[in-house]
Amino acid sequence: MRNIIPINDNWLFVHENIPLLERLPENAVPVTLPHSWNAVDGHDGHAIDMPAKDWAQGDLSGKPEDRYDRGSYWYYREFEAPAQPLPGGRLYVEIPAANSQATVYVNGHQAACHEGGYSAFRADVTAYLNDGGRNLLAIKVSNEYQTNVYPQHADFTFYGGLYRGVNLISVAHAHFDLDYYGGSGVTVTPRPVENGGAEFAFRAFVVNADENDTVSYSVLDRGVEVGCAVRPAVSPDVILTIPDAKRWSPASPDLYDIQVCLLRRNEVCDEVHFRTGVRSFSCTPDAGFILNGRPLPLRGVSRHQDRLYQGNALTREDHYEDARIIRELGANSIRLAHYQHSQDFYDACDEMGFVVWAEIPFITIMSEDPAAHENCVSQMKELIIQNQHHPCICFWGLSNEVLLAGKLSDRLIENHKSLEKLVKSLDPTRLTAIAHVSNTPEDCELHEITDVEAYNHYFGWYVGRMEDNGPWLDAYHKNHPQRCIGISEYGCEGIITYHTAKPESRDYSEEYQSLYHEELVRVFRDRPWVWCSYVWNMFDFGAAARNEGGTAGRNNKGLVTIDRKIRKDAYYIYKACWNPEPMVHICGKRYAQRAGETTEIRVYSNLPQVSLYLNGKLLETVRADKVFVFHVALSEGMNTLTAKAGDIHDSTVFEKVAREPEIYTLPGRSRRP
Ligand code: ADA
Repeated sequence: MRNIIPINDNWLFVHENIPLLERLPENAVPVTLPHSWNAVDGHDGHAIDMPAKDWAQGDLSGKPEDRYDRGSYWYYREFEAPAQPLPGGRLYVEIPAANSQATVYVNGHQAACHEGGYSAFRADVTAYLNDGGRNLLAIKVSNEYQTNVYPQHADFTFYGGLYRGVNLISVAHAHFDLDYYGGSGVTVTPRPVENGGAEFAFRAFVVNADENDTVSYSVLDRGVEVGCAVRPAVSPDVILTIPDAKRWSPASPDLYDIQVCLLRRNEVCDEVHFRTGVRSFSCTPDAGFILNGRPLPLRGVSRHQDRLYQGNALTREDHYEDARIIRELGANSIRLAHYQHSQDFYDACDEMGFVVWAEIPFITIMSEDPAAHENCVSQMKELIIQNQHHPCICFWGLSNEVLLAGKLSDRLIENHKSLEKLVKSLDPTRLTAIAHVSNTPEDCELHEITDVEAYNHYFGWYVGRMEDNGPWLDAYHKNHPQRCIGISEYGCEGIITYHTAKPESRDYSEEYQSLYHEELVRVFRDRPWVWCSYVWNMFDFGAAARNEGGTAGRNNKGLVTIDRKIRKDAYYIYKACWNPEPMVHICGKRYAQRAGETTEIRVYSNLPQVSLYLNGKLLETVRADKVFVFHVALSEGMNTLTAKAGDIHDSTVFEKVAREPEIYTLPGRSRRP
């Protein structure tokens, strides 16, 4: 029988690249997993004197690697092998992720080596176990730069560590395969059928099966079995059809529990559990994304997996909290950039109903090292094999901005074509996608490989004006009517210290970020044929090579701060537009000290009318569509403002001052008169 044992406590971390030890280290730091040694320096901007990086122009000069601790270090722990009742059992060490490469040793024997920092892998350690008693587990983890491991370069910190925990998996002699790219040894492909039912196509890969063994596949709906098929374990594949199958969608994320058992006589030798969902989807250039037969413009956010002073070492609750914050925004889709995310987060997306663009970290530049493509292939295999049961995932992303710092070449095109072929051979049910850097030529072959495509545009931040986004989309759609076009990234920095009555691009102010997103949310509202749009980014995140906006080590384009504590004003324009729950939000609360005869007050609400009160007196009632603008003459001293919409309200206090605080202006930037 299967026994999964998390072993996240009692680890010793050796912050030094020493040779393999034969016993527990003396001078080591006790740690509990998940753990990252870059939890602080990965985004604290310690290298504050570093020159600012201009990523948009592909400026990879300097060695981002030097801006945080990129090394090879050790984790040690002892463990007792869980006993299997019958002989022939196997014991695995399962590592859900180790960034960026890891080597596993048990009692001095190398059991596995893995390259790629975002996917699960396992080591069969059975042959290396001591007879009874303690065993020594040593895992060497490195986030040092390697030319054959992606990501090569990117605008996010490659936090090192065992950041998703470690498990022991003990299984009987006959068991579902644990050796194939970290998969579960069982796959299910749900397919809707005409009469409202669904086919569940099951495959199982059984190790050491014999003619007495059978595999049973059960489909449960809220705990009630709605179907079960039993097959000989030596030829286990089967299609089970369920009538009236519930469809999964953001509006109703209905899931089925799948229980798969390996039976020998009256015993369950092994079992695997997971959830899945039934949906049909497609994309066309004119209708955009279609889910279960209805157009559904995907309107959402990108998300990185790091948090303040945790790095990428997040708990399941951390992941679920992120998903709840995105659900409150009202998004229906998430682009999980730029790598394979935690099972916890894909689970949350299944449950809360987000359509997901999943991807591998083939980003910024293609490595010259020919072995690197093998790493792309293995990371794509792991991404698909480990996640294909998640109904939330509809897209497999091949690459992101590979022309930012790389050149178009036959090899680059060939590598993309081979990835596309690989994806379709592993999973023909999903669509392939690609995210182009903004200056990708419109006529290059990169547009002819994937099912759908998208651009990362920053008009109104790095280049051009926010008003350029709509016209660009209209022209592109007109000139390339056969392409499904989306926007895989758009955004601008917003630092909640900076405030101004005259917001402009590159001032890093909260006010400019809000104005920018007011414009962009309308651009995409008016263009349902744009199959996707993703705010870059949901949360501020660690980008160790950055040094701008007075907060080195970070990318501050988030709608929410890196500690998840503060929703910036821009968050609320999306909540007003995407979440039907009645809301009203006074913007600029942090712009609390204001000079001038009058001041502009912007209020977001999804109700048709907002009344603004100054010190208890009704000032004005405005009817508008989501954005309500008032011009208010504050009284001397403190002023209470209340915005009322229907039977909800929001209040704040502004102080009238002769001169606004210096801290409202980005250091080095002159304050506009
Ligand atoms: C690129 C890149 C992102 C991030 C973004 C930005 O589009 O794909 O990872 O770097 O730019 O913030 O500039």
